[in-house]
Amino acid sequence: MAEIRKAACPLNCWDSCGFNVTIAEGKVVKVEGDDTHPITRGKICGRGRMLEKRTNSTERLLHPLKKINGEFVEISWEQALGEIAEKLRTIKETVGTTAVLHSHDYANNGILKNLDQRFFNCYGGVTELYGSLCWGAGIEAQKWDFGNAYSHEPDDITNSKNIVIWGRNVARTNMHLYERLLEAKKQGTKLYVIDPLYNAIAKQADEFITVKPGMDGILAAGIMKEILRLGLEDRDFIERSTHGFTDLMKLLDGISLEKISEMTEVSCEAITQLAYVYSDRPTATYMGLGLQRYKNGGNTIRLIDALAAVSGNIGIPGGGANYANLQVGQSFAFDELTLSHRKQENRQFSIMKQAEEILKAADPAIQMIVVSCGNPLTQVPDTGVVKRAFSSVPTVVVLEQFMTDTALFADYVLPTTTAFEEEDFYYSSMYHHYINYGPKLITAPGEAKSDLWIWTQLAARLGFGEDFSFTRDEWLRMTLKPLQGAGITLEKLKDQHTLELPVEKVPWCHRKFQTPSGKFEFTSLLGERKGMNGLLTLAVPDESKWESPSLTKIYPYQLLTIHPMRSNHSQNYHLLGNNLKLKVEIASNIAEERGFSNGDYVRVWNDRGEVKGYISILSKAHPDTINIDEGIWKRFGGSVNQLTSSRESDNGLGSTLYDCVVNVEKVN
Ligand SMILES: Nc1nc2c(c(=O)[nH]1)N[C@H]1C(S)=C(S)[C@@H](COP(=O)(O)OP(=O)(O)OC[C@H]3O[C@@H](n4cnc5c(=O)[nH]c(N)nc54)[C@H](O)[C@@H]3O)O[C@H]1N2
Ligand SMILES: Nc1nc2c(c(=O)[nH]1)N[C@H]1C(S)=C(S)[C@@H](COP(=O)(O)OP(=O)(O)OC[C@H]3O[C@@H](n4cnc5c(=O)[nH]c(N)nc54)[C@H](O)[C@@H]3O)O[C@H]1N2
Ligand code: SF4
Ligand SMILES: [Mo]
Repeated sequence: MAEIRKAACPLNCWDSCGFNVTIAEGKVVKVEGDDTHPITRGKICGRGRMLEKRTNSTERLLHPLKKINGEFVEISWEQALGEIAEKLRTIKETVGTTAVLHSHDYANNGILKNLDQRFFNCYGGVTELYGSLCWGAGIEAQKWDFGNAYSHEPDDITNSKNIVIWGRNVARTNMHLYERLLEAKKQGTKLYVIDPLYNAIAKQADEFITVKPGMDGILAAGIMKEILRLGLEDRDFIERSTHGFTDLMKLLDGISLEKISEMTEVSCEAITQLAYVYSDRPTATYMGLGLQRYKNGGNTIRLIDALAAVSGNIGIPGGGANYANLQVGQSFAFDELTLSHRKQENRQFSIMKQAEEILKAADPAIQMIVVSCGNPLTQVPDTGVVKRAFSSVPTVVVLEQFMTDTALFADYVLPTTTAFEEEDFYYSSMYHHYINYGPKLITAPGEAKSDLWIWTQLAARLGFGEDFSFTRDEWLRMTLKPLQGAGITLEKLKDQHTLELPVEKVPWCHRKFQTPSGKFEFTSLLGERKGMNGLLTLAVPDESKWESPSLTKIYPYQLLTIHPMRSNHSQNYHLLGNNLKLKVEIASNIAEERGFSNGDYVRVWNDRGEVKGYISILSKAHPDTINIDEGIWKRFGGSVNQLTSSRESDNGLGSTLYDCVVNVEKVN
């Protein structure tokens, strides 16, 4: 008999949806939305629904595998764990624990997925990754400006007079914001979208402003310049609650509106119009993560923050410079869970440059890579170098559900469970502040085991089993300890399935900022303390005609590599059927100039690599812009990261995945 149980979406996504999962005869047969969830209200996306297919797929990894003479053979858990533990012990005794690299990302939003860190800390401390391919530049930028990266609660949108969606592909990536935007529009709220691509939310906009990729910071500077020229700024906020305004004025005085218009490829009239929009308070800004994956990404977010501040939209209902909501993740007892004080040694590689660092590493060289919740062979920039790096390391261990491009490079593949096969709770620090309970609904197929089981088994073999001798309930209770005072307990979470965290719903409403000056900082003291330039600048992308004129002569087009519609990164391509064709989306001026038609087979290349696929012409994309969705497996055409650069953003913590120029030509 079929049964419907409440559960949660585990995927790395803005929305963190509540699920109703139908189970029959010990199998998940359907995944739908939980209509009692206060934010996601019964609606989920195709990626969520496809978790049924993911769980039941015949391609699931069912047994531990070891590569012998280039072929994978099934081995027992006993053998796999024994051999891996033995290698870890030898590494620790001979060259030191930092000869192990833990390569990971955040493929699963379960709180207990963070126990990988506890394992490596108790082992003695390994080489860890810092920074983020995803949102790193912008998070650091908001720490410089506000002291933290906080968003308004989703329902606050009803207080906005105007909403600016700045580089967030909401219809595709953040569907419950999309829903709320349509509702707000019906009530008369005006919607503005700034993006180089005419995406589905752009189609709903009262005004769509197309911008040259990577030039949003300069556009924000132009809007501020106009606000100040027209005397529309919030003087009270600027005088009482900010630091460094004279530096900002000096910056804005150094460039003309005409020059800004020329550089951003946005008309002066549109810039002036946006100045009026921002001063017609409250105006909310919802930034996406696309616009900060550039060399100048941190500065871009900082200039947009500055615009929200100058126009008086900080700390007021209906306003906000909404980028991420770290209040969510900061609610849990991470230190107790991960035991970071237990590491004795430590080395850090930038997540962007992990491959180059592996190839360079000495004292000690990398002897083993352990990959969990990540697929670096498709997701990390400059795939050619990533391949070389992973091939150069004696032992690669990958914890996976499927034989991904990364798993193919492994010496040991350890089969892991999907979310419905283990208990956890799920949260996202991107959008809303509710956590969802995910019970274990079914047993895992074959010999697949949870990551937690794998860490526990390895810990026992390495002599720190006690650090892992907790039940699931005990682990979950441990993470929720700081929330007890707010009445949030595991029992209540299990009973109600979704609980609201006690966060500030309109951040910064008290105008007390977490910066060194306690004010909003146009000039960042934190940036200066870190030895960087704390001033705002008019920086442009690295691979642009201003910074690299000779490069852009050879490679005249800007390549975006946005998130796919039907897959969370690389996670679903193998479930989409066999007729997948790699799509090269191009602005219409490129088609006209180069004589391309829809369906033409082309090669897109630069000095780092090439990708082949089929032309699809975007009639309204910004001129000279190309897009290839990220996440594509080798067997479906290959990752676009063969073309992207591993450079870091200005503040060192973000990627430059979209700061990339290419050329394109027809092939037979
Ligand atoms: N369907 C789907 N949804 C997802 C994901 C997925 O893989 N698939 N991934 C999830 C994750 S991990 C993340 S980080 C989020 C990301 O969510 P988003 O930030 O919405 O997605 P991105 O694809 O990173 O970038 C989105 C937008 O940025 C625009 N953009 C690119 N460059 C610029 C620029 O220079 N200026 C401006 N103004 N816009 C620019 C692109 O045209 C695109 O419309 O999505 C989450 N949701
Ligand atoms: N060119 C380009 N590259 C990008 C981006 C882009 O926009 N353009 N976006 C970047 C962004 S925003 C992000 S967040 C990253 C995402 O990068 P990743 O997190 O590496 O990408 P995913 O495809 O989600 O892959 C994660 C892998 O984890 C596995 N997995 C899922 N659940 C579990 C689990 O519970 N345990 C274990 N052990 N494994 C699990 C999945 O099967 C999958 O193969 O990619 C980045 N890379
Ligand atoms: S992927 Fe995102 S939108 Fe889709 S079901 Fe999961 S949390 Fe919801
Ligand atoms: Mo991401």
